Formats: sequence, structure tokens, C-alpha cells
Amino acid sequence: AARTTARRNCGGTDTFRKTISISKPAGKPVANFFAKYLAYRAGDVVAFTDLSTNNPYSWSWIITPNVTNAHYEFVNGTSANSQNPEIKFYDAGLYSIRLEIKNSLGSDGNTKANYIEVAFQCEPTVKKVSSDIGISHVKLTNISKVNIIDQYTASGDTDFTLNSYKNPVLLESGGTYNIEIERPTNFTAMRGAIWIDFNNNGFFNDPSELIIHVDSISTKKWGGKFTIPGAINPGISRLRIGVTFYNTILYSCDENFVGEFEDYTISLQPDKTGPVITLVGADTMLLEEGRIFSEPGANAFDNVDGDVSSKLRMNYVNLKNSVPGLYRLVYTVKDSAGNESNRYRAIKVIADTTAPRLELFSGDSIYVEIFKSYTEPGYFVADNVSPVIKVNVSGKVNANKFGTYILTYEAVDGKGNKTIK
Ligand SMILES: [Ca+2]
Ligand SMILES: [Ca+2]
Ligand SMILES: [Ca+2]
Ligand SMILES: [Ca+2]
Repeated sequence: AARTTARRNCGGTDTFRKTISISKPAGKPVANFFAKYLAYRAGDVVAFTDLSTNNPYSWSWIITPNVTNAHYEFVNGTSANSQNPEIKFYDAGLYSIRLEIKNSLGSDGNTKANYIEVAFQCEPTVKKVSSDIGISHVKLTNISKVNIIDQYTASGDTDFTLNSYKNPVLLESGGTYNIEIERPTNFTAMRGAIWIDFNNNGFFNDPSELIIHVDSISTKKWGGKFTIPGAINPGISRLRIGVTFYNTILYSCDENFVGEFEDYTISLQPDKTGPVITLVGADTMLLEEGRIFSEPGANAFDNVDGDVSSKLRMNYVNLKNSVPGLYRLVYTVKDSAGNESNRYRAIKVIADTTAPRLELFSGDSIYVEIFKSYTEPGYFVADNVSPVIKVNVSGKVNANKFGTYILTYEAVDGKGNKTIK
């Protein structure tokens, strides 16, 4: 513990204690780092995370573009000597990133060549804006009907707007999504289109990048379903929505006569989401000792593969119906991309409370002729748990004397549950 005395300007004295742990590095530092995404647009900010080991105390970041006049800047209060810098890339190109670090035992450097890819982002323009030929609401839902974009804007207030820059919306390969676009009025028929830059090059004219187009929209709402292809360039990309007058051409990147454009920042990724498992019946089920568990089943639904219930595997973890206790049933399923999901059901085996089943042969009443000897007709007995049940028969029959005689049959299982007849 360090003891420090601090003096204040006003003349008073404060004493405080502070515990500082000082550890020696285990060895020379090893430089490493990463950025969450590798493909960006000119003007995007890239956050780098230091992954170096052995406690470096100094960091130096060296950025080398593959073309001249590619500009970048350390932003958000970071510098070339920050541990986790944020860099804004102004120009298209490939950027090699080198991190040099030091600790008291030595130094290390790590270069990732052409690590960050920055593409020029084409943007459209519109000569005339109109609130009728505009976009006032964008709703994007995933296969589970969860809204992943639900954005209200003024209709036709600007020709081009970039939305949701801070929180890119995740769109996964193979995933099916539904998009609905709205405008406040429908005086004029308009033309609408939606594009996604799947190969992440800043343009929307590559094969299958026009995901939805409607030539004449006379309603307030339009849109539809689309699926993200398997061939994508993973990273931060754009979804673009554009509208114009119905009988004019809609240009995703050039000058349009009338209309409105909105971009949404998206994160294009392979399928990383496992199926959702839904249990039929309760999460915890009671099972009486000795009874056979009847599995009510489960369903599994994947964001890409859809219904994968037939691929569900079930595994009882040491379920013993003869031993009261808590057991677990594990449901496991994998989607076609190999993402695995698990879900559990608890099975509580409770003590035997069921009395034995006892059936008397020849029914409950028997008539015996006087002076004929009485022969016990017998009985059937069984229990849900105990294998052998002893039956005590009490009472006597005197066949030499008229009368009614009562015999009592008592069957008891191993837990003391009784059946008396
Ligand atoms: Ca708008
Ligand atoms: Ca493209
Ligand atoms: Ca999946
Ligand atoms: Ca029993």
C-alpha cells in the first residue's frame, strides 16, 4: 500500500491511502490487435482493439495506405499512441496497420497488410424533393418478426439521408427479411427500389444488389421480402431505399429529377445465429417414481433454415425413474451453418404415491353352498414400482354355518401405499 499526502491550496491537509498492484511482465510483449469489421466506406470510423499480451506500456500505430493521397485521422480523443485508437478513413483504398509495443523486457511489432478496406460510397442526388414522392417510415423485420429497423423521418425533407450509422443492423447470409416503406400521402404514383451493396464496393449495380423494385406505387405502403445471398463480402455495408416519379428512371448513384433516398448502415455477416428451440409442455415436468417418462417434444426454428425440428436430438442426463431426484433433458440442434443451440427440460422424479392394483378373481361377493368347502379363488396384484407385492388376507369362512363372512385383502407396496378390498 502506498501512503500519499496531498496538500490543498486552502491550507488544509488530506491524507488518503491507495492500493496499487505492481506486477512484472512475464516476458517480452507480443503485439496483436483487431477491428470488428474489415470493410468500410470513406468517412467511416474504425475502432481498433489492442490484443497484445505481457502488459505493454507503450503503443505506436502506423497506418500505411496502398495509394497516395489516402487521408486518415485519429478521432474521438485518440492518437497514434493510444492503446485502442479510433481512426477515420477519408479515402478509398487498402490500409496496412502496424502496431509497435514495448514493456520493460522488450518490444514487438505486428503488421496486418491491407487489413482495412475502405471503399468510396456512391451517393445519389435529387433535384426536386416532394413530401408525396418520399419516405416517411422504414420498417425492417427479421424471420422472427422482430423489428430491426423502425425509423420515422420527414417525407421528402432532404434528397439523401444516412441513417443508423452508430448501430449497424445485422443481416445474415441466408436470412429472410421483410421491409415495408411508407409515405404520408399517395397523390402521385411513384417508382421505388431497394438495394443492398452485397459485395461491399460502395456501388449498387452488381448482380442481385437490386433486391426490390416496384415500377408504379399508387399506395402509401410498399416493400416485400428478400433473402441475403451466400456470396457476400462481410463487413459494414449499406441498404439504400430510393423513390422517384413513376415514369422516370431511378438512379441508385446518379442525379434523379425528383424523389428521396435513405441509406441504412448494415453489418453483412455469415449466419451466426443458432436455431430457437421451443419446448412443448412445461420446462419442469413431474414424473412419479417408476413411471415411464413420456416426452412431449420440442420444435426448432432457424433464421436461415426455417423449421429444423427434425434435426433435434434429445439426451436424458442419467434419468433413473427408480430414484427420486432432479434430472435434465437436453435438446440440441444445429443449423446448416453449424451454429448449435441447446435447451433444457427439468424432470423431477417424485416418490411413489400410487397404491398397488388389486383385483379379486370371482368378484367381490361369493356364494358358498353350506357344507361345501370354500376354496380361495385368488387375485391379481401389481404395483407401478415394487416388483413383488405381498397380499395379506384376513378373516375366516366357516362353510358349515349359514352366514356372511368378510375376507379382507390388503396389498402394500414398498412405500407403504395400501390397497384394501
Ligand atoms: Ca425521409
Ligand atoms: Ca456493390
Ligand atoms: Ca442460423
Ligand atoms: Ca406404488
